[in-house]
Amino acid sequence: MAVFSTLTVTSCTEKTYGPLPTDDQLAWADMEYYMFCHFGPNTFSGLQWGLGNENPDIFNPTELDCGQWVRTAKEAGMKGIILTAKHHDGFCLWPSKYSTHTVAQSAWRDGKGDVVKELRDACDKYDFPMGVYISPWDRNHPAYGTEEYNRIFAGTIEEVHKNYGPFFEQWFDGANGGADIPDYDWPLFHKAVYDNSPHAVIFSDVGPGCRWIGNESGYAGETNWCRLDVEGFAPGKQAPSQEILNTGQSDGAEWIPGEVDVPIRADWFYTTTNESTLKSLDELMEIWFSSVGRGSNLILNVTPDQRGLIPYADSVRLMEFKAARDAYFAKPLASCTGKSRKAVLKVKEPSKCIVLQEEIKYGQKIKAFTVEALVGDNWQQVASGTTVGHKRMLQFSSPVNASKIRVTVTDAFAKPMLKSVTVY
Ligand code: FUL
Repeated sequence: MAVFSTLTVTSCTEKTYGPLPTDDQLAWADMEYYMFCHFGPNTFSGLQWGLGNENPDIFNPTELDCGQWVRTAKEAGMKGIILTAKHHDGFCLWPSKYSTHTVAQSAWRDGKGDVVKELRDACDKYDFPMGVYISPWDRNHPAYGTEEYNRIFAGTIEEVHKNYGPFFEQWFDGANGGADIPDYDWPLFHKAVYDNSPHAVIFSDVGPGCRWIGNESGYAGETNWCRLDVEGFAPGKQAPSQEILNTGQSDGAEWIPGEVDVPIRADWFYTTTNESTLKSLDELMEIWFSSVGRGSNLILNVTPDQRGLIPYADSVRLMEFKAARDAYFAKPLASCTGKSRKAVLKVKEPSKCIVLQEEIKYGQKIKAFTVEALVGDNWQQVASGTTVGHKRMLQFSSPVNASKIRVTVTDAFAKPMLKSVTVY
């Protein structure tokens, strides 16, 4: 029996709705999947949040090869790589003039090593986009918590972006160990980024380029708006609730899409004992459908080990994950582009999944849609959803044996635009 919801969209003709993504945010959404690399003194101490008083000499990778990281990320189907240039312990993976707790103070390569440069060179060699994580929280810097630190931190950002940029993304972590967050000068920090990496998308709890998805388990909300209200909010303790970050806000004033950050092991940094926590292929596939499949980007953390190499087991798992996605999406059964509120596709074989994309350059408009299958002479609803955004993947609960599949947008803020619909 046919199931129809009331169509509330037929009279809407406006081409755009609400805040729109910038060209950089659109290009960023197309990247979908990239690598996070947490690397530093924690890799050697076994701590996840270094205290900042670690002897710099503990940082001593024996076989560092950033080319191996980049080749692994590329082979894994990732579209970029983001390095923790400075984590909360304050240790700088480049010889910063703003700190005395850096690779230059370590015995590694007699203080002449520079991980950020090495990754930059590898990214250039393999033509691979690079981004950086620079932690505002700094457990080492003597000026942390003073007004002076704002200028020091802005200088640090500028130094990294000027010498090793431009970057596709700047990651600002909201963590600060529960203590009161000092009065950070965010406009000054953002200026230091944009002056040197004009196309960078800035990540934080509140953007402005993209937002934290509210958890580190790998899932965006099933309803996931790219809009968020940030007036009066800030990264960290003053962030919007994790529930709001998970779903965005249908009426939010700014275009700030979600990014799902999740580690491939239980921890962000390598430890000698956490290999057993490597996520299974099934878990990674589930994360794929709950992140990219819900209109978010996925930044999957991989932990270079004490040699400075991505461990074998992690690398194998990444390749298995790539192969599983390739196999799953190997055979589109039918597809169409540029539809408004209804798309009908003829199919000849049983299908397992449908992938929708909304034309988000005009804003995010779709609020609800149904997927129906023509089985014999009957239309049966096989799936339904709320938001679409950059991409929405829906797996059918069992294979659908139908001659046609149709998607109907049943509710939208303005005239909807389905960029593509593909059945697998
Ligand atoms: C968190 C940090 O505290 C973790 O150490 C890690 O860097 C993760 C990506 O973000 O907030």
